[in-house]
Amino acid sequence: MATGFVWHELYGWHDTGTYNGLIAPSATVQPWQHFESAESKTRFASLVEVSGLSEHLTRIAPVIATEEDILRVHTREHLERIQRESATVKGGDAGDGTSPFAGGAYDIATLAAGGAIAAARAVMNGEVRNAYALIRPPGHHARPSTGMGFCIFANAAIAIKSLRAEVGIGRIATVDWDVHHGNGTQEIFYNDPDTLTISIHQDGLFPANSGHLRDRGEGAGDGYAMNVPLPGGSGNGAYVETIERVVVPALRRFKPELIVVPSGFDASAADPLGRQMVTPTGYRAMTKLLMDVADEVCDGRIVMTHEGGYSPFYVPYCGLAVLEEMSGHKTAIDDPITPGWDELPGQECTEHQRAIIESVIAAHSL
Ligand code: 3YP
Ligand code: ZN
Repeated sequence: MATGFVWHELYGWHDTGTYNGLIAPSATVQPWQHFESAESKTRFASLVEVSGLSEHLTRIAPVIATEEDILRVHTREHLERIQRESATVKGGDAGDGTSPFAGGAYDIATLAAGGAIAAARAVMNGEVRNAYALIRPPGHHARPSTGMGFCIFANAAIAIKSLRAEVGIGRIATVDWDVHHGNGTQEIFYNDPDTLTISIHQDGLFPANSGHLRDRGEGAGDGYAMNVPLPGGSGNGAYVETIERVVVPALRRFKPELIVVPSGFDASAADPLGRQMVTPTGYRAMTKLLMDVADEVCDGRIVMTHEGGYSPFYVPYCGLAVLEEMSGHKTAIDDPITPGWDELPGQECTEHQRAIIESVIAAHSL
């Protein structure tokens, strides 16, 4: 069965402006662009096109998330502030002062959340087996009352809640492999035993003081949040071992009806914001493992929602590898960078990385 793909021209128009990476321009270093510029994502979309892979994917049109969809997750104050700032010529900020947006962002942010909804809907109604929503702005840091970390609305969480309202789906698991902690998704479902949130991230990277191994959900949700804070320097070995030894057993035990993957490619070896070493080989292997367990527990239903990833030249190859695996179609594109990086000594899982994986296994009795 087919693999769905969401992309929209407008995602490339979300404008985070002139920046010096993370700080507003000053008269010191020549102004450049915000990390979360369109580049890595538009180039991913371009590679899907020029590789010919798009011919083998089912194009899914995003919908516009309604106020009702947004309000299942966010406060009315947050929604209205974004609407207000978006309606000004100068634009605004998602909430933390480092997540700027130009005027008009509300329309793109609701189309991003709607891209996640459309992808999840297509998977749930059987139109496609799995789907990748290449959406922008990202979502996994957005909290109920504020955006943060370049995220305006919590795309994956909104899709989960909208689909639940639509088709009454029960257990859903999220597997977030973005290099940063998926704090927003975790917080939104922290008390919910029907939503298992798993985040694999670089220990202590962002947000500060978030994504600890000991953070595991609350009340009825106790045990239904899982964090794997891998040390900086982790590569394909540690990531694949995490999926094999933590994620797959957790999914077998939880038996979700749908798996949602907030998918950032900032754990890649080329990322300017992360210090991990994953290559397309690792992303391909992780995708395969998730597809196999999805076949076992939920008829293969996986929806990926795009998050971070800031290498304009490497994100496209990482994304193509995931989409090739999801669709079972290998293109003729030959990634010239990866063979060398796959051979770096740091790709094997080290003892100190394995120790973290084993503490997660112990903490969650996997
Ligand atoms: C937000 C401010 C510093 C790090 C940055 C993280 C954005 C991201 O890729 N989140 O997944
Ligand atoms: Zn990230």
